[in-house]
Amino acid sequence: MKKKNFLFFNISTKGTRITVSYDINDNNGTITSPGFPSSYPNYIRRLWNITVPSGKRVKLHFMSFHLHSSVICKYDFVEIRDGHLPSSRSIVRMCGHQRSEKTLYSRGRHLRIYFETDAYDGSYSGFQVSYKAVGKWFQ
Ligand SMILES: [Ca+2]
Repeated sequence: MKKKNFLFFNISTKGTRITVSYDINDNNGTITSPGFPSSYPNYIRRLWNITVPSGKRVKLHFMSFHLHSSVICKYDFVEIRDGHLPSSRSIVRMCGHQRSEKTLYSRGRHLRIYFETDAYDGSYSGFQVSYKAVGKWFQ
């Protein structure tokens, strides 16, 4: 019974958090968390759907990444999916501090970046990532 109440609370709270989404069709550019390199806001959801020309794939390169850290990245996190759907395969879920730069690729022409933060304050700079359309077999 307790578990049910908790779930209900969780869903209704999330319902108030609007997802702001961006469709990106450029061949290259940079995405940052809101306010970067100042602290990102609490309690937000942002979605970037990147689409590159057919026959290409998306190269992502994280130049800076510093979020609140938690064991399973459930509070503040970035989730990258290999596709444009919420159900597309998750490539990685990231939180905490990445001390070195990180590069990822989609398999197809779509890649989805989702950023969610919780209601708890922290002072973290967020992230800066560049994207680029590259050939299927080119790095
Ligand atoms: Ca937070």
